[in-house]
Amino acid sequence: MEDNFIENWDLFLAPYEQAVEELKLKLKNIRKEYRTLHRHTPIEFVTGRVKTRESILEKMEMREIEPEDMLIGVQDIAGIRIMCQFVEDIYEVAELIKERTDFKVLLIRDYIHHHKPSGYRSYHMVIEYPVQRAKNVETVIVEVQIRTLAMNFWATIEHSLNYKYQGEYPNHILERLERASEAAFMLDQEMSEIREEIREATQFFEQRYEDPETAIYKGNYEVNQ
Ligand code: 0O2
Ligand code: 0O2
Repeated sequence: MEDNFIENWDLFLAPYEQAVEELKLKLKNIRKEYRTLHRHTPIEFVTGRVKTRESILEKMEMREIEPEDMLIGVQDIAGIRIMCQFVEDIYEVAELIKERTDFKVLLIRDYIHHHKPSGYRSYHMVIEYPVQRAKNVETVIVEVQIRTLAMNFWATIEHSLNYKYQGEYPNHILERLERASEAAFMLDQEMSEIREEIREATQFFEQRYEDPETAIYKGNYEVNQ
């Protein structure tokens, strides 16, 4: 596909790079805030990336997106991924994102309640993020994917396999992927059932690390002796 419909790709991608860097910092600070308050943080870790010129062109070619439709057709030029311990955390993060005043949520795709036929589960939010450039504000579209660690594990493996098979999986692999997706879903369910215990244990160990003298009496260490 011709790439000359964008005059200068570095210049075009620069606000997307800035949006990803700023959003990663803001989201990591939410995590820090929760930890400072000794509360369970719904954010485990955050990653982000900007699609390369080649990857944008490839997606446009595969989906037959015309150059004038690029911004509507490729909504994940900038992508943020938020990993959570529990499914409940995903919805807590989604609420935090909806309430923010520094950007606007345009649409939501809940692939947790309605997983994709591939077995893919994740919660996607497409947001409109204003980037302050040297002399103007450029608003860019960013796709935010929120997943549990188990969903991320499955998606990462499936994504790598997809490179090899281009979605044309042999049956035995397809079956394994479906079963693995169900297993990841069940793992999340099991972990949710015991999340209060996990949270208490995490909090206890974090406090003990920070303040070994007093935390022993704050946590349930005594009870478990
Ligand atoms: P820490 O102290 O490791 O928690 P940049 O290099 O500037 O683009 P960044 O954030 O360093 O940005 O890298 P990237 O690749 O966007 O995000 C990677 C972050 O996710 C790193 O955290 C990794 O430690 C963290 N990460 C990746 N995989 C896992 C995982 O399986 N579990 C956990 N808990 N964290 C993971 P930081 O920001 O370097 O901080
Ligand atoms: P990358 O950077 O390689 O991950 P549509 O599929 O038309 O409903 P669209 O526009 O593709 O909608 O958006 P969607 O499906 O909400 O989000 C696309 C991104 O979600 C993908 O980006 C993947 O990151 C992730 N994703 C969606 N489906 C799957 C899946 O079946 N398996 C895995 N592993 N990831 C998935 P890209 O474009 O693939 O880019």
